[in-house]
Amino acid sequence: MSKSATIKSVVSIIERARPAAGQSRYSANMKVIVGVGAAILVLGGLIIAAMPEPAANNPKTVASRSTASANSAGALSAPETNFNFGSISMAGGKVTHSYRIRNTGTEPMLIRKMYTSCMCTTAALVKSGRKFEPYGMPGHGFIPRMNEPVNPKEEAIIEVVFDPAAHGPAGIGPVDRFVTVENSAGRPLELAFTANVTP
Ligand SMILES: [Cu+2]
Repeated sequence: MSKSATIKSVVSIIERARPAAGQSRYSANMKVIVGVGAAILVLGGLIIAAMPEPAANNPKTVASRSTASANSAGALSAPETNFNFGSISMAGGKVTHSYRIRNTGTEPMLIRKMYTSCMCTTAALVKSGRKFEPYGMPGHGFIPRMNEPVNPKEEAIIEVVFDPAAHGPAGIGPVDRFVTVENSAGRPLELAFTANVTP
């Protein structure tokens, strides 16, 4: 429905409903009718605003969206979301695993924030040869917003470091931890790992 069609139909509703001039309740009725008419106009406007514009009038390009505002056409995914370190010893020191992530969508997206589930684990973003500060667990230091853009098909690495000695002897045994990657494209991505910690 076009805007002019909407207006025409509203006008015809008002005209059909309008009582004969001179009736005592004319002005009260008119107020109600005008009110209803205005509501229909607002509704019609909302419907028109919500309609997608014809593609021909709106040649969307990725370049025009390169500011990477929040959108739903980006998608952050990882081919591997669960890694097993196997048996590792406290004496052996920290272990590292790199997860590949990728924007598999058609629009740029933002990595908003990263944090880990425990203070023994940190996660750092490595993108285009640049390594960002590692992030830890909320509550063990402020977790700032990163708002790092990832273009369609672009890949990055999330480098996770686990310190099996961080909890002392209490940390011996099976562990599972995860890294949460908040992003503008949808649900947070979770990258998990397991390990069996020995002395
Ligand atoms: Cu821990």
